[in-house]
Amino acid sequence: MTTADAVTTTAPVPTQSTYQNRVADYWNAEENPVNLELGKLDDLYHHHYGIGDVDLAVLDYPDPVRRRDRITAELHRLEHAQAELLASRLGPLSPGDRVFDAGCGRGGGSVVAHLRYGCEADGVTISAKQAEFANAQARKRGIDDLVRYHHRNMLDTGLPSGAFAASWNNESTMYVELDLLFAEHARLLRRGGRYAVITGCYNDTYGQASREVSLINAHYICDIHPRSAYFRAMARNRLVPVHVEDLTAAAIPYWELRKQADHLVTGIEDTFLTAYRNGSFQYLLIAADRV
Ligand code: SAH
Ligand code: GPP
Ligand code: MG
Repeated sequence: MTTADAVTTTAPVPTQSTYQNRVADYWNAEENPVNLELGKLDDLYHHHYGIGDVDLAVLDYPDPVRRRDRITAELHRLEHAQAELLASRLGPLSPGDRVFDAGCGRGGGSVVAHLRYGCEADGVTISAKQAEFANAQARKRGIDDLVRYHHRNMLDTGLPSGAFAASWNNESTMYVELDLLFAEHARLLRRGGRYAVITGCYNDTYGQASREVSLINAHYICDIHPRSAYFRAMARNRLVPVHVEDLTAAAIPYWELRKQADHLVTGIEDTFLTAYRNGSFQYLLIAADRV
């Protein structure tokens, strides 16, 4: 029996604020087709956006049903590419290693990391419903002994100190105070462990948060941080950046295609496109070493 077996998914979420309850409500209720229809394709459920060039041929199918399905698959391909990019920054890892997925959503990122490296994964989400969903998916794949999801607060996980070779946040840092978050990652990671984050941040060069950034915050009930805040908080918490990549240009084709997907749009598409294009918002990857 490993230490991980002692961790259950039903433990109470410690130190949960009113705000965090509200965030949990959002994710417990969330059933957007843009997430469920994409996830159904291969049982990899992502709650992040896509990167890379779009195959525009998907828009040319004369048959409307076929066109719709091709667009759905193309958006999923781009979201999967984003997950693979993040996972590629966690390695090298081996099957004995353990990784921590902070703010794991319906669990796709942990499965991607496990399939890539054979590693064990612990995902944490503040939504009980998401943790249940993700654990059911892991059971369905027969990997529930290695990939586990917990209904917990990622700021206070109760997971063992120094036990993790890698950890990440994929579009989940905008729900928490970065100093508290990075302190928890630094506690969980072993020395020399790798932390990676993909996030939307506001661009300090623009100034304060733009109208579009504020609209995105209101839409998801989050609080997007400025780019500078990431590096300050990492430096204060033993996380030393080793790779920084501006993914903004790579993120735009996804939103252009999503905007044309009448069966999947949520109404936030134009706001993202404007935010990226007016320079007020950036899509960023940072990988850092735990020293
Ligand atoms: N990383 C996932 C999901 C991103 S969506 C993916 O890439 O698919 C944002 C996630 O952050 C949701 O699952 C939400 O429950 C989680 N979250 C927000 N605040 C949290 C907190 N304080 N503790 C744990 N999870 C949190
Ligand atoms: C992605 O989730 C969105 C977030 C985690 C919050 C905001 C992210 C930023 C980069 C600012 P989703 O896949 O559930 O969103 P949607 O339903 O719009 O696809
Ligand atoms: Mg989505």
